[in-house]
Amino acid sequence: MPKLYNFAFGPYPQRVTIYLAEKGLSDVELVRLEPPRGRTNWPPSVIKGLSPNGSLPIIVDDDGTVVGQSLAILEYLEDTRGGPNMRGKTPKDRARTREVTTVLDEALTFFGIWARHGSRLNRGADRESQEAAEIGAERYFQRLRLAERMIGDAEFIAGNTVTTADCVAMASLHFTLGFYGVPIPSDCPRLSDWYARFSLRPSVPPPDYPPEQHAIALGLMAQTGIRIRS
Ligand SMILES: N[C@@H](CCC(=O)N[C@@H](CS)C(=O)NCC(=O)O)C(=O)O
Repeated sequence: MPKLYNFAFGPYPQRVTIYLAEKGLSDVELVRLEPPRGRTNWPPSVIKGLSPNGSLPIIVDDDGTVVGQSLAILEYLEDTRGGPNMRGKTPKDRARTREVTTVLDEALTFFGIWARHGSRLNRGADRESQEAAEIGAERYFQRLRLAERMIGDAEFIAGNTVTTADCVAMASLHFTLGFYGVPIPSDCPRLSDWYARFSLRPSVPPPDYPPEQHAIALGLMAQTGIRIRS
């Protein structure tokens, strides 16, 4: 049985967790890893031992194939497993799935810059920088607004069926809202509606954050003096 090495509440690992549930793939063994107590990330020496790619998630398939990087894992599983097509049926559908996925992936990267350099949680682990936090926040919200303009009237984020873009978007927003308490801007009503609907699906795990870390992480906007401009 393939093994998925995952970090319980991380937004990248959750892309895969949500995907597996939506795809109906249950023949994957989940190996849940936790960073050392008191840390939100692993020392490089530890993560290298766990993951040849230097980060989680990774999947190790039955034939020994190791795939790292969450988006590559979703592609690999789409290419190698049956079940519902979660990439889109036509070239146009697939292009839309990739477009939305890319925008949300960029959003999470910018959010990471904001949180890593601005949150009290990451003090000591990452260099503090108000400027980096502000740039990260600005670009994060800009990407959400771009996603807002891409969402049509369809039920799911990239069309009328669930795609990998839903999994990526959900995992990202679940983390930014749930763990750091950053709301979706009020000028993104379609994104908010989609989030409210999709978060009720059984594929979306209930929040499971370490309480001490969660208490420090919440309120990232106030901690970094960021306001959502309207
Ligand atoms: N681009 C990677 C990012 C993965 C990533 O950053 N994962 C975090 C956990 S959510 C991690 O393993 N970080 C290593 C560390 O912080 O030491 C992906 O999509 O899989």
